[in-house]
Amino acid sequence: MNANVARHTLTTAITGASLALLSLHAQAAQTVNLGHTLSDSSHYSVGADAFKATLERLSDGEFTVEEHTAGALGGERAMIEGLQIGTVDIVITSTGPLGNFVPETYVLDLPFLFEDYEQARCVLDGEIGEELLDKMDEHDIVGLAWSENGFRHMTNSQRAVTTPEDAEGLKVRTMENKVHMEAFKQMGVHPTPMAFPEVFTALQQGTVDGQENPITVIVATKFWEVQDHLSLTGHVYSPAAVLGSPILLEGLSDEQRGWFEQAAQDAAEATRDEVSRLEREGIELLRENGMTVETEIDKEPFQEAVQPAYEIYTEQYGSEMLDRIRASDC
Ligand code: EAX
Repeated sequence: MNANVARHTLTTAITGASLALLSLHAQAAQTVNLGHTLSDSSHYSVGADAFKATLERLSDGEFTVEEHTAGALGGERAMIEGLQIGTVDIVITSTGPLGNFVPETYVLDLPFLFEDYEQARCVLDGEIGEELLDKMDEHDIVGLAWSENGFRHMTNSQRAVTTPEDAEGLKVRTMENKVHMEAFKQMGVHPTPMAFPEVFTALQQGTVDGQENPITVIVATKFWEVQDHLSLTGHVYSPAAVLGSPILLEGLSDEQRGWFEQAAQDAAEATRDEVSRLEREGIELLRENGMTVETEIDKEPFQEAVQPAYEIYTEQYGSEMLDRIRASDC
C-alpha cells in the first residue's frame, strides 16, 4: 500500500473511532426529569437549579436534568406516584401528600410541632430525619434529602383572622393530608383537600375562601391576586423532600448514586437559604401587593383548638416518633 493510501486509511479510521466515541458519549447522556408544583421563581426552582448544576457537573454531562415546574407533571401526589412507576425521576415536594405513601412522615405534619426553623432543620438533619428518609424505601420511594417549604400561614378573601373564632365557617383548601384536615376541622374550618395546581383557580372562582401555605409559596404563586388577608398563624412547619425513583436510582453504580445524593443535598441547602431570605423579605412584598397582614396572632387558642389532632394521630400511629422528636435536644 503506498504512503498516501495508508495515510488516508489511517485518517478515516481515526475519524470513525472519534465519531463512535462521540456518539457513545452522546448516547450515554441520560435525561433526568425533575418535577415540582411551584413557579420558576420559587424556592423549589432555586433548589432544582442547584440539583441540575451539581448533577451535570459531577457526572460530566452523563446526566442532564430537565426541570418541569408549576405542576407540569401533575400535583405532588401524582408526581410521587410517578416516581413509583418510573415516569418521573426526581420530585421536590412538600410532605403534604407524602403521608399517604409513607405514613411514618405524618408526624412531621402535626400542627405547632416545631418551635422554629432551627429546631425543625436540626431534627430533620439528625437521626430521626435519616430514619424517615430510609423508611421511604419500603414504599418504593427513594428519600434523597430533606428540603424545606416553610411555616404555613392562613390566607383568605373574607376577613381578618386573629383567633380560631374568626376562622370558623371559612372554606379553606388544605393539602391532601389527613392530619392537616383534622386540625382545621377542630378549628371549626371546612377543610377542602385539593392538589396544589388547582388552588389558584379555586380561590379565583370562590370555590374556597382561603388556603394555607408558607410565605414562600404565597409569594411564588402571587396569591395576593386572589387573597386579601394573611394571618401569620405559623400553624404547621411544612418540610419539603427531594425524592427519587427507585427505577432510576437502583440501576446506578455507587459513584453515580453519590452524584444524585450530593445534588439533592445541594438542592436542599439552596432551597433553605431561599426560604430564609423570603421569611425576611416576603411579608413586605405581600403588603406592597395589597395584602393586609395580621402579625399579632395569639397562637395559644389555635394550639388548643387543634390539640385533638394529636390524639387522633397517636391513636392511629402511636406516639414513639412524636415522643422522640419532643425529647430530642434540637
Ligand atoms: O409544596 O400543596 C401545597 O400547599 C404545597 O405547599 C405546595 O404544593 C408546595
